Amino acid sequence: MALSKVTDTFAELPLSVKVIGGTAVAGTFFLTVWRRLSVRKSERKVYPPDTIVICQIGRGPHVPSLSNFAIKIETYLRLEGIPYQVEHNKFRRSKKTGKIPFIEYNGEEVSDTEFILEFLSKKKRFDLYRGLTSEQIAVGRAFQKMIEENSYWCVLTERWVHEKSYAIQKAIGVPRYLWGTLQRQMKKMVYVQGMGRHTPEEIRYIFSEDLKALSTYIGSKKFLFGEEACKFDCAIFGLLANIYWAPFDGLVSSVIKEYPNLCEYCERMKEAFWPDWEEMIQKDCTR
Ligand SMILES: N[C@@H](CCC(=O)N[C@@H](CS)C(=O)NCC(=O)O)C(=O)O
Repeated sequence: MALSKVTDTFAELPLSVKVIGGTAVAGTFFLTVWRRLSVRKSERKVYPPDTIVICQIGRGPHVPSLSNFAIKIETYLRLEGIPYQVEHNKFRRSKKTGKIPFIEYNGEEVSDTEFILEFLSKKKRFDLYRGLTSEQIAVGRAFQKMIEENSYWCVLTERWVHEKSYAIQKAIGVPRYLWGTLQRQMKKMVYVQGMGRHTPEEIRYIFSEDLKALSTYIGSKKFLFGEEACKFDCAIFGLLANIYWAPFDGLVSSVIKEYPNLCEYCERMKEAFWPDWEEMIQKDCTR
């Protein structure tokens, strides 16, 4: 009885609604199957004890990762001189948060770059804030959060929702039949977060204000707090590297060109921590 009511209601729906609904259901189904397959493929590798394995989407193009959070973690481990392995998988996500990057360490999974760094600082005994004053830690956190919780959403909205959105999916290697479904998911996400309710011009303005603040603070310094790079530089570099080297012709990303000191900052971070940059931006790089 109840089932026939459902089928009757479905039959009465306009054709356009049926088509959109059908596409959404099919897209979600394929996405789920594809992600499951991706997980199985990458679960085969076994690493020696105490290996830090960073799980993230593949390398390149233009930057070692199109995820600023992955660049942040790798840059920080390079700054500390701590070896790590990278496992590339387009859509394998953390079991706990559903996000990337995450790490595996002796079978334990840790998700979220901040929790990852805190976890590793205990395991590998390093001080995340070495040489920084309490005031610098406070300022650094404010800039990091501006970049990760505000500027990031500007770039995400531009890359995934605005008209150039398919370029990023192509670059990552998402199959074409999933582009629409993924874009719809992203659209919902940025709408709920809030950035998705603004026009591209408004987002560009919001983003410009962030970069203006950062550019003013860095001024002619080499890094955020002077001669030595710190954890906060790694978080900032993750996003700036993405807009500087992988702007996808975006209106928002192009803002960095207005700030020469931020462009020089990117070059300096790259030179200091990514001597193997050319190899790391190749799509087929397995390291
Ligand atoms: N706060 C997290 C943010 C990680 C994050 O947002 N990662 C993005 C990729 S850059 C992600 O997993 N997005 C997929 C999603 O949200 O479903 C961290 O620091 O690790």
